Amino acid sequence: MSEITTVSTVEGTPLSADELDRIHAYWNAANYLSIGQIYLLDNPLLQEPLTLEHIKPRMLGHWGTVPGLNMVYVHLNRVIKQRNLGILFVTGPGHGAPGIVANTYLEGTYTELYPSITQDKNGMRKLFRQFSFPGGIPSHTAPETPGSIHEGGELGYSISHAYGAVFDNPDLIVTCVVGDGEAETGPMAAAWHSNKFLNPQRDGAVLPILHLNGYKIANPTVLARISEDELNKLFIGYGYQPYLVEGNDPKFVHQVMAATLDKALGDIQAIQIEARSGSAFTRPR
Ligand SMILES: Cc1ncc(C[n+]2csc(CCOP(=O)(O)OP(=O)(O)O)c2C)c(N)n1
Ligand SMILES: [Mg+2]
Repeated sequence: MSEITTVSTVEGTPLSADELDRIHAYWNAANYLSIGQIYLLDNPLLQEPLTLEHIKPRMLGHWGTVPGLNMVYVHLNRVIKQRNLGILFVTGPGHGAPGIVANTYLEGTYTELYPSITQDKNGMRKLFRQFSFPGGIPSHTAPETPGSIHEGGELGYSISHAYGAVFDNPDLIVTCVVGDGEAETGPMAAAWHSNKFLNPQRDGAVLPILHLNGYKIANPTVLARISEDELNKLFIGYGYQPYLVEGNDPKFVHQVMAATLDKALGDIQAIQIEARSGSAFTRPR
């Protein structure tokens, strides 16, 4: 196996001021569209003072994972366009569906498939009302979600699916978000070891992203309560090269996230080039 290095944060500011502003604006828009789906029955642009009549009487949907999924989504779009990559996005926290629906709405795909959900105030109102509502759409990423090929529900299987998708599929990269609560399930604890079965000569790559938001719904998670050092060592023990992305200032986090994705994709490319050049097989991190 290759040498172990522990890197807490990848340094660099790869985003130009304009790119940073636009990524941040896109993320904000996706977050707004997500929270609107969870809470709002009416008044979609909050142009009137908010009243109880504007709020859904029964709320179903999880905010927790959503801003994280939205952040990963916009940053993946950047690298997909820049590097012309084929990436499949697996979200363990499928309960973050408002985020995925919001992004497909922002991209225009949602309106293309569902012409009544127009990209204006009236369409937004319908988009918000229909979420997890009688006659509407499910609270989880589901077949109705544009681009979605598989619905989950039971936490713990995202990493197994991610590896399953890349076996014998050398050009595919699967980015798999794992919730810190999801990471406490037995199936997930075992599935980290799927990297032992991956051969970079003929298989694609999996880029797992552990979303350490600290909670499983409202309860604290184990992996967010151990030290950074212990967490790093745990994942090194599983055979990964961990990189940490964290911060309080979203604009700082966007830069670190972009730098870290560039680093991870660079690592993957280097591993694949070496493995496919005919050199002797070594299991990479
Ligand atoms: C096996 C299983 N147990 C319990 C649940 C119910 N459940 C849905 S979301 C969730 C919390 C998951 O935590 P995390 O992955 O950290 O997502 P977050 O709360 O941060 O959005 C739980 C326990 C489930 N879907 N599957
Ligand atoms: Mg969590």
